[in-house]
Amino acid sequence: MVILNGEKVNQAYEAAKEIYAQYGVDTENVMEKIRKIPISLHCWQGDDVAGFESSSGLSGGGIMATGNYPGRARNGAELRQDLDKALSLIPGKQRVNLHAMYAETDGIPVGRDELTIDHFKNWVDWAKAKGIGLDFNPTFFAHPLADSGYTLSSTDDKVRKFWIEHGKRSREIAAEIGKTLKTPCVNNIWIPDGSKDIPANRLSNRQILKEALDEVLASKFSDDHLVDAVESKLFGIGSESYVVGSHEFYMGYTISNPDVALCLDAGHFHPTENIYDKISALLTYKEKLLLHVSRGVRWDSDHVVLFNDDTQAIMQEIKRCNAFGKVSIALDFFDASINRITAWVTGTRAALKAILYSLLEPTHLLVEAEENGNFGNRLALLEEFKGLPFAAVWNKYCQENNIPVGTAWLDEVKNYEDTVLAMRK
Ligand code: RNT
Ligand code: ZN
Repeated sequence: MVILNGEKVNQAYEAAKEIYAQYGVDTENVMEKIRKIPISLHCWQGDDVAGFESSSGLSGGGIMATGNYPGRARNGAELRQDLDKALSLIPGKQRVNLHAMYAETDGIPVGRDELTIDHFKNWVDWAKAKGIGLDFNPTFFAHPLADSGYTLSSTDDKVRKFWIEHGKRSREIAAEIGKTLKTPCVNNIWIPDGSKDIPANRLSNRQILKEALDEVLASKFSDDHLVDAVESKLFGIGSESYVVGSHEFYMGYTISNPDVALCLDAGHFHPTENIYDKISALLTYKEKLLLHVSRGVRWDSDHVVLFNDDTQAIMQEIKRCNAFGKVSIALDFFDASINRITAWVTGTRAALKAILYSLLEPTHLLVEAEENGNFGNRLALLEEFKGLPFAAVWNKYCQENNIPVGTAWLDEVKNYEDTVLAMRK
């Protein structure tokens, strides 16, 4: 693979810096900014959303990783080792996103309604040592009490109470994580609840869900420790006709409950619908949003993120709204058909590139054309900006962070595959 010559990277950067300066963009300042915008890497890409509770590796709940690439992480130590590798190939300081099913219980079965911070001690110690933040998610799928297809919105009291308790415990764990690591932990609630075929009664489950969420979210925690979020979905495998927690449901919920952030997953809308236009609409009403940056392909919502138009448009909107402080960025994809570290690194680098690209945009010139009513110029500038030397700044940013520049990181993945992943038989 290609490792770019450091000297050439510097030369290209110096030229790019001058060109951007002519457009009124300070590239040094942009690199300072991106350093402070973390992306939350989802731990579940490392093991195909299997978790540590059983060895079956079945995720359930309408989500499914396909593929059988060798070397899946089977426990906390392996998953952290893989995350260490992935993070070492990504410039800047990121965060890591956990799910409750990644609890470490020393082989002793612990109910999800019994989990405590102790079961995440290894994760917290690891994050502390690395100086990174953690985020959290209660796990409402891949469990016998989710087999009916309903959890928090279940009409069965026993089932619903179990999940409410799990939701409460997850918030306690998340708040403790945020307190220990001194950076608020985002706790995101996604439930699979829904129906394969046309329900006769769409209303009851939604009313039940509202009550259940009220109960889960009743305790107050410091904003410095915990940020609550809820995530909608259009449909899942086995919930094609009805999803209780739809976009309108959660939008309504988070407007009525201003402390709760709304999570938009890029793959959870109609295939021709992009989430970028929703950002400013929601920021009109909400102080805090969470994004699950993903890439939908036909019926799958979770392909590896690319530096494509959709991802660019999302980051551009955040930049143009000056809202990187209000929008938490997390990733959500799972691909078991390729090297899982390659998947993580490709997706995270793509999202970071999109952030950098948005920060380098001479937005003020677009705004100026718009304010002057010169929409021809606005359109033409938009096109011209695509030719600015963005890649030279990206390479410099990687180099400054001591990350292999160019495609050389793939050699490191190959080496890791041969020496570490290949031993996992
Ligand atoms: C599922 C949601 C959810 C999950 C993770 C594992 O459709 O996107 O965010 O992918 O919680
Ligand atoms: Zn998601």
